[in-house]
Amino acid sequence: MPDYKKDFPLLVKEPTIYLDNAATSQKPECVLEAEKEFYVNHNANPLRGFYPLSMEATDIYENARKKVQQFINAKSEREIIFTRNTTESINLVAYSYGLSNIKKGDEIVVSIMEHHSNMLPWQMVARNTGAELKYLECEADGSVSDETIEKAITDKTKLVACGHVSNVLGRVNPIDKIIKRAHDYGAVVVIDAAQSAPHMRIDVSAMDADFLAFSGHKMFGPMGIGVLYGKEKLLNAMPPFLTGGEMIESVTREGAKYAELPHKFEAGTVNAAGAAGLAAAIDFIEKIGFDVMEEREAALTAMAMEGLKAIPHVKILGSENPSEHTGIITFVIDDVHPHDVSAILEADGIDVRAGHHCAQPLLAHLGVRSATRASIMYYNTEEEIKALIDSVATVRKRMGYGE
Ligand code: 7TS
Repeated sequence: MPDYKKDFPLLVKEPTIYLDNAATSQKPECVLEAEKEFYVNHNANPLRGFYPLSMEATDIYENARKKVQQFINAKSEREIIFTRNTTESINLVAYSYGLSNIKKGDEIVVSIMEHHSNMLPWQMVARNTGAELKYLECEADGSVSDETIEKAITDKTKLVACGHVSNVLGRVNPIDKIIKRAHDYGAVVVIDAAQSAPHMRIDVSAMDADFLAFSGHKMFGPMGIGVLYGKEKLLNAMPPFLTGGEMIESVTREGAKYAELPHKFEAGTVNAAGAAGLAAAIDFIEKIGFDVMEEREAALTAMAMEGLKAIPHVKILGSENPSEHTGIITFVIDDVHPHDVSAILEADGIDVRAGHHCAQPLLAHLGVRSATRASIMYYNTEEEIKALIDSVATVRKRMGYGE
């Protein structure tokens, strides 16, 4: 197997076993270089000056937008809005589209699997508009049946918010069916792709999503740059989310004429270095190839699940089938709090996440208070997975239980 870690300075330097990739991925050298290159050689405020440096900065920023457009197969660059992260992208839709298009008597459908970032904004819209919030339920294995979709999405539904991949269960949701059903009733669909964008090809045109959000930092890019894709027709009709500099055509004492897309939604100085880093991350993904990453992640996930399942008192949340986990394995150990699990794993040099994973309603639905999550990237190795399994196998003994 090639040494995939060699591209990642931190993984080369630190002997840590990093299995918290769903929280944020490590960054390859080319991404760090792209950010540095912007500041060392092209730093000026983009979209403002007419002198060469500012125009270079503008080109770098707009080329990154073009790269994102091609990466997710959007029809136009005007449909790509740069934000700080998935959370801001979804809030943009909630405040701008939600508050102006949803009213009392309407229904908003949110999957129970959502990260709080794709749930709280809709609770806010419901509170402020008087609309009713309904949840799209899932089974214990994370599946969502056709019947559940049909029951939840009706002629009252105006908006559906659903994750592409759950950050707890790792399962790919039936978004094609959800989008089709929503569109049959004239509702728009917001897809949270934070956990899918790093692992699989996303084609917003084929998917027919109305809005789709993801974060650069989970897909090898820098922190502080995120994407909102929106259909041009919808974005055009929406009011700005934030107002101020850069998002205007002209301003008078009385008011302002807003800029065209996409700049209408990018108020203030933009994160051009972050966009350059994200563009480098996309090039990096294309160079490695999703096919290679998916195969590696599937093999490592299968190995981890087989090993963990064989340990008494360990229960994995979600599907029994490793191919339905997208590298995410969330588990509980009888009688041991996940904070203790993660502390013991940490003593063995293994980084995992413990807690509610910003998905408290999902954990409550599954009857669990908190859990431990190992999340895998293609650069993890069989030795690391073996170390995880060996360490988990010792947890109960180290906590003073017989086995
Ligand atoms: N949506 C999903 C599905 C996520 O997993 C996360 C972050 C977010 C939204 C928010 O992303 P942000 O970039 O705006 O913060 N998830 C996690 C996680 O699982 N552990 O740490 C962060």
